[in-house]
Amino acid sequence: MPEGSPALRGAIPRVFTLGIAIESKDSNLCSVAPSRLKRERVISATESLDVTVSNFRIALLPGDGIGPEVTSAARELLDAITAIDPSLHFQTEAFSWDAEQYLATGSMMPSDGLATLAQFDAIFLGAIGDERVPDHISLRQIIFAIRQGFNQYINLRPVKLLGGVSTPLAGRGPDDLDMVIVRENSEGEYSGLGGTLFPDSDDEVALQTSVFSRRGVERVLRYAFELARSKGRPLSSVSKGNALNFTGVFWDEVFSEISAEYPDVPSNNLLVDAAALHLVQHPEKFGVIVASNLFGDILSDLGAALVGGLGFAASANLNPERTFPSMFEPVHGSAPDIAGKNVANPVASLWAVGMMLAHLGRVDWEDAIVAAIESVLVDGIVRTPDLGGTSTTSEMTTAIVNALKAPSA
Ligand code: GGG
Repeated sequence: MPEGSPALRGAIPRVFTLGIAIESKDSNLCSVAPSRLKRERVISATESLDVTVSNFRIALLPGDGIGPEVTSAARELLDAITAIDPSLHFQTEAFSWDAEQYLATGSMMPSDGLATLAQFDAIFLGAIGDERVPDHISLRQIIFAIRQGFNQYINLRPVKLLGGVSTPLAGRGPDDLDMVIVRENSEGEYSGLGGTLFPDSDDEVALQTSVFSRRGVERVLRYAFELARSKGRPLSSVSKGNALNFTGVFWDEVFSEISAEYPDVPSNNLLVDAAALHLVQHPEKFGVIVASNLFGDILSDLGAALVGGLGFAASANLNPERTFPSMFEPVHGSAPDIAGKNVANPVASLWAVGMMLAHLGRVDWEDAIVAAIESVLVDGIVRTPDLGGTSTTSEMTTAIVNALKAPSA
C-alpha cells in the first residue's frame, strides 16, 4: 500500500512533538519548494509512542464575504465537540488574510505566511473573493499558494444527497447520489504557469500551461484507487484524451497502467463531457471519480447542484504524507450578495470540519457531524433561505450543534 493512501487516513495520532524547520523567507509564496517548509517530526526522549495527545492547533482563515460567518459556525462546532468530549481540544488562531489585507499591503498573505501555517495541525479556510481584488490574484495568492506550497495534491469533494434535501433529478434519492470526487490539486490546468505576449495590442497572446507530471498523475490515481477499494465502490477516471492529445492521452495511459495494479476495483475511463451527461442520467453508477484540477473543479459544482447546491459541498485539500498541514474549506466562494446578512448555509463549512476531524484521526466525529446535519435537514424546521426557509446561519448552526451526539463507541 503506498504511503499516504486513504486506508492510512487517521492512522497517525498526534504522538509526535512537531518541531518546525523553517528556512524560507521567500516572498514569492508559490515558488517556495514544499521541501523547504516541511515539518520535522521529532519524537522526544520522554515521549512514548502510545500516548495520544488530543490538543489540535487549527489555523482559521475566515477570508472575505460570507467566509467569516461560516468560519464562526465552524468554530462553534469545534467548541461543541470539546463540550461533549473534553479530551478533544482545539486551539484556534485566526488570521485576517483577506482582501482588506491585500488592499493595505499588496499581498493576501504575509511573506512568512506559509511558515506560520506550517506550525498548525490543520487549516480551515472560509471563503476568498472580493470585488476590489481580481479573483485570479486573490485565489492564486492564498488558496493556490497553500495547496501548492504544502503539497496538498489531493482535493476530496464528497457528493452525497442527505435526507431532507431534494435533488433536481426526478425520481432520485439518497441511495442514487453518494460519491466522492478526487481532484488533482497541485498541477494540471491550475499550475499557474503561462504568460502573455504583446499585451494591449491586436497581437496579444495569452498562454496557460497545463502541467501533467508522471509523479503527479500516478499519485492521484493511486490515491483514488485506494479510496475506491476501501469503500468497495467503482472508480471512474475522467479526462479528454480525444482532444487533449498530449496531457489527456498521457493521463489515460497512466490510468491504464495503474488500473492494472487494482484488478479488484471496477474502473472505467470517461471523457469529461460524457461524465457530465452520465452524472445527470445515471448518478448511481458513480462511486469515486478522479480527474485533473480543472475537470474535478467543474464536475464537483455539477455534483453540488445534484445534492442541494453549493451549501452542501465540503472539501479537503490533503497532503496525504502529513509533511504539511492539510486545509479544509467549503467549496463555495465568498457570495458577496449575501455577505454580512447571516443567511449563508453553514452545512458545507460544518461538513468540512468533519473532514478535518477525519484527517486528524477521528472519522467517528465526521460521521457524528454528518448525522447531526442530516437530522436537522430531515426535521425540516430550521432551514436557511437557499433551502426555502427563513432561518439564519446562526440558527442553523445552533440547531446542528444541538443535534450533535457523541460518536458511538
Ligand atoms: N471556500 C473557498 C473559496 O473561496 N473558493 C473559491 C474558489 O473559486 N476556489 C477555486 C478552487 O477551489 O479551485
